Amino acid sequence: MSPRPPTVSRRRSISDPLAFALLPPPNETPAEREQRLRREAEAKKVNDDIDDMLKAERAAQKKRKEVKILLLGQSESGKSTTLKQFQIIHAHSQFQAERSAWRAVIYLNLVRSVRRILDAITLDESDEESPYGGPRSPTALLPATRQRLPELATLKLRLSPIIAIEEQLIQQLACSEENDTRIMLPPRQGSPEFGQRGSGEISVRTGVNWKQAFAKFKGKRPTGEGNILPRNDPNDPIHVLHACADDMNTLWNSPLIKDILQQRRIRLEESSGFYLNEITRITDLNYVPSDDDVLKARLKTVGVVEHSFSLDKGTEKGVDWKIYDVGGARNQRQAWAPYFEDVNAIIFLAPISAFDQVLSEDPNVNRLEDSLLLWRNIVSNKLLQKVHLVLFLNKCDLLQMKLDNGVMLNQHMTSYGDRPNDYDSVSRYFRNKFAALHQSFSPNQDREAYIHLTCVTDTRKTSEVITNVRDIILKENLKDSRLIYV
Ligand SMILES: Nc1nc2c(ncn2[C@@H]2O[C@H](COP(=O)(O)OP(=O)(O)O)[C@@H](O)[C@H]2O)c(=O)[nH]1
Ligand SMILES: [Mg+2]
Repeated sequence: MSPRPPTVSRRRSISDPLAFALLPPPNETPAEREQRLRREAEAKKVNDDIDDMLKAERAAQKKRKEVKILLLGQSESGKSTTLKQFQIIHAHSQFQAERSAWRAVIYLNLVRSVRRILDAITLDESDEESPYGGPRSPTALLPATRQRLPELATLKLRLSPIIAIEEQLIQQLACSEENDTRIMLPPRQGSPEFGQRGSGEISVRTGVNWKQAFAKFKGKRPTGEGNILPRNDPNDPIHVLHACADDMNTLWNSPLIKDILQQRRIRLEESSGFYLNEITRITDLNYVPSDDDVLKARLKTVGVVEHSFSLDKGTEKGVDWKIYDVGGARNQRQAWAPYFEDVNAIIFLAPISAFDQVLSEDPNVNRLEDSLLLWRNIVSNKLLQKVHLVLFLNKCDLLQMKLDNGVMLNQHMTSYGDRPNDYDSVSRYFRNKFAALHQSFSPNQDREAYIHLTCVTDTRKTSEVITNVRDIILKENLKDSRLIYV
């Protein structure tokens, strides 16, 4: 049934000249009316088609200007640190504003190192003699060292408030109003993981605002940047840390402690969130974290976190970058796949200094073997065959330190044979090994994997690498979008 032109509307529309011009003639015959309605329906269809086309074009434009990057790699490979470097370059004011929250994480990292030492000077069953004679474990203390432990008793007692501070900082997180916040506590004495000295760490389910939780401590400083803790708040952990600073220094610099850590095979200098060489600075009552401190801070990522940056300069103007940082532990990796579908590039991090370490979630797996296997899975994945790959062979500074200290690669990787154990040879070997995996297993023979030797805690060097990576991704993306849209 076709609608009749309503007289009321005709009268109302007279004030609108266009509506008036479009009105049907008053003496229109039924045939003319049918013809007119058909013409109008056709015109509307053409109009709708144009609208749809414009909409699709706009969506395509938007898509073209969005670059999605996924950061992948095993736990502690440097993913979150790389993200912080992107923030330093592209969202510096946000990075500045978050300093106060990182101060609490830095305290937690420092306190955790102290606790690892206190654990190491505590005897446990690994120090017991085996029923067949000799020590039970390769990390047991030598009898002469065990006899000297009472020398450390007073120091240990004086440092007990540090343990309370750890609890306080964790509690502070747990008090977050975001009930989604999940905190994983480090293992306590008697827990199954406790025997693995130094294993377990504090983590927060990101995506919830843990920074807000930490910022509960914060107050406004009368002058200067950012929010920092009010120095006159007696509950601020800085007061206990400040009071314990000398004892912490004595502990860390004690030759007996150095011996104990060596016998326990604990290398704190190489561990994440290491601040023991900077106790005095960090426990100063007016301490504000530097960029480097924030980069070194370690908080384990759980879940997937999205960060967006808008680039407003030069050719990159108007390009939105979305970077996804993920949890790298084995039980977190199944969360990666949904992000594979529309990602443009992957930055894969492999910490090559870890050739003599094992995964904290599975002490039977060598860290480097795990990285190689993971890389092989990523490069051979068909869903990812069009995705640009950038590989960061990371923690090169620690690799150099380790090799300089005489740690031999061929003792952990027999395939290295009798090649020289210096940084250049070892890093070249790793580069070739990762490149060969890509060459052999990539389903896309035209794809190139861009490989960089990195130390992502070094801002100057990393900013060069990031600029380079950005240019490559933009160039490759432009190529792709021309192929698709022109
Ligand atoms: N020395 C050194 N430490 C690094 C490097 N990259 C990351 N780290 C540290 O290693 C720890 C783990 O890094 P993080 O980015 O949290 O790893 P993620 O688990 O992959 O997100 C942090 O304490 C970082 O400061 C590096 O190149 N050199
Ligand atoms: Mg992380």
